[in-house]
Amino acid sequence: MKPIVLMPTYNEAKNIEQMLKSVLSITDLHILVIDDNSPDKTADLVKSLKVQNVDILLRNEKDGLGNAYKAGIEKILKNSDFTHLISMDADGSHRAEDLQRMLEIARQNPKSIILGSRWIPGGQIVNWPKSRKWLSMAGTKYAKWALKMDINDLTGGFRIYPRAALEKIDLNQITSNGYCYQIEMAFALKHLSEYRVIEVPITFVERAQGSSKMSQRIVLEAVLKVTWLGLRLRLNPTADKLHYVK
Ligand SMILES: Nc1nc2c(ncn2[C@@H]2O[C@H](COP(=O)(O)OP(=O)(O)OP(=O)(O)O)[C@@H](O)[C@H]2O)c(=O)[nH]1
Ligand SMILES: [Mg+2]
Repeated sequence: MKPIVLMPTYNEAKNIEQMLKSVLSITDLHILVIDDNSPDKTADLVKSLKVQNVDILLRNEKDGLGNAYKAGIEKILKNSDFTHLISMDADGSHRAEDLQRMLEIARQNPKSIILGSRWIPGGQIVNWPKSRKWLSMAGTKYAKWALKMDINDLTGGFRIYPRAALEKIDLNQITSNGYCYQIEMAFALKHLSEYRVIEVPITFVERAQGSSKMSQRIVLEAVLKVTWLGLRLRLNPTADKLHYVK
């Protein structure tokens, strides 16, 4: 296994150093920070740290989480031979300890997509108000029903994808850009029958520093997109495979 962590950042200067340190404490990991020209100079800070195994993909302006991830995935698939691509937030919510367990499970299950899950036994959320927990749980339940997917945490973005699975997906067809990007990726990958999803319980910790990029627009995008995908699934059940799989 030769894994790389894709870590999108927008104004994460207060978090990135600690985040990089904790992830690099796991041996053999590389990190690609995908920064949208953060005004707080996150990218300059990363450069100044001069840490081995860390690269930066610098983009011109804030362009959304989905577009940042897609640009990172395209770069890795085109220019390198990493075997697994890991998606991970830079705000401290996703923990290196959990990544270590997820990597072990990925090692034992080569034809699997590993998904960090907050909503299965053993999973938990630290420091979220009840309202946020409710919104996240309700969102996942709705998406699970609408998209007929047996996954308990669809919006979480802590995942390990085998390279070969991503190579089979047409990334241009994934058009969601907020956290709905995570739902749409899981939905697209469901159409690869040779891969299965394994959910691993994680502890998700609310960010202590910096501010959330979650907005009403991002929530609205998720509701509309999931509803649209669910309708398409019911009206034309075979269309999605043709749509997402190359
Ligand atoms: N490059 C890039 N990164 C982004 C963008 N939006 C969010 N991110 C990063 O994506 C990760 C998740 O974003 P958050 O703001 O934590 O959003 P969230 O996790 O859905 O919301 P909270 O739980 O409230 O923090 C963080 O590392 C952000 O810095 C973006 O437009 N461009
Ligand atoms: Mg966050």
